[in-house]
Amino acid sequence: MEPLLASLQAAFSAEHRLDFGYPVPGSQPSAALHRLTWRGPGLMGILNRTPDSFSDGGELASLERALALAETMVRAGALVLDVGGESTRPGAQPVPLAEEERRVLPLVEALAARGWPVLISVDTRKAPLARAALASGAHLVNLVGGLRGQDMLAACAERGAPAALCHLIGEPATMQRGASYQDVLAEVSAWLSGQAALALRAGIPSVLLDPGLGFGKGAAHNLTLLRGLRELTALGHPLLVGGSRKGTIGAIAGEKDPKARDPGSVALHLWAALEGAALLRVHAVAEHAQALAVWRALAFSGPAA
Ligand code: HH2
Repeated sequence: MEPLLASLQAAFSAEHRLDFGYPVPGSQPSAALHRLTWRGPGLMGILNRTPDSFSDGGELASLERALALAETMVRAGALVLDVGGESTRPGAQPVPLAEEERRVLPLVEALAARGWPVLISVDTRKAPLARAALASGAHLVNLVGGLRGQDMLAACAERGAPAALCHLIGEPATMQRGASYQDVLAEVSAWLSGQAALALRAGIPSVLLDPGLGFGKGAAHNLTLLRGLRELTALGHPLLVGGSRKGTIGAIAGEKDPKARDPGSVALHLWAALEGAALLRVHAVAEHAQALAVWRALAFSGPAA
């Protein structure tokens, strides 16, 4: 068989799993936990309630618009919706807790009340917000920069919430200044495996690992990480990849407008899918779902002729 076809079949039949301390949509009881399994790459739709995110800032200021976009993502087959209230773009300044709560919690509550068959994730670096979001119906915590302190570890572990551990050294405000690595893939891999061990030791039931594209990394670093994703999937946890509309695509394609970078985002994420990513964090859920459906059909029999 063609090596590419064999890789595609392997990637789209691979089973991924996350364990939770409580039932979530689609989970099954498993020992003392609740296990969600899925095959092939799933999609995490981005819902940024920020005025300043790099590609969609200000678009979801109204709760109604945020819910309408969430519904289109669910209809398009998103596995997870990722709600954020603080931009982590290069140069972004921290947002006070009360303001981040005001942006995030009403949307988490409204999504939970809908009862849609989708996981709700909260993208935050603040433990009190993680706690409040989990109490309001969020199912997992997306941690850019990882578990920075005891407080965040406890917030996830006490509740039994999985954590997405995303590589970032330093702070968004300064991360692009002189980002340098001896061996970016080895350093990211070692950081992720250390973070996973820390989380599991503290009682967090399961983790996703994310190389953190664009976080203190230039285009060459990001391409090296993407070429080496198999080294990261080999760490034994589901891999999350988020390249949507990021600067590397702009640098490669000469596209200054982040909103015009969805074609490049689809190409980047199809590569990540082929290399075994379990979850792809994207703005354009329907476009990615369509691309993945075509690859799934190519991998297997496809629709009847
Ligand atoms: N990227 C962004 C934010 N959160 N989380 C994970 N796990 N992985 C990522 O790559 C990632 C993330 C940045 O993208 P976006 O949310 O579109 O922009 P902003 O940070 O400006 O809100």
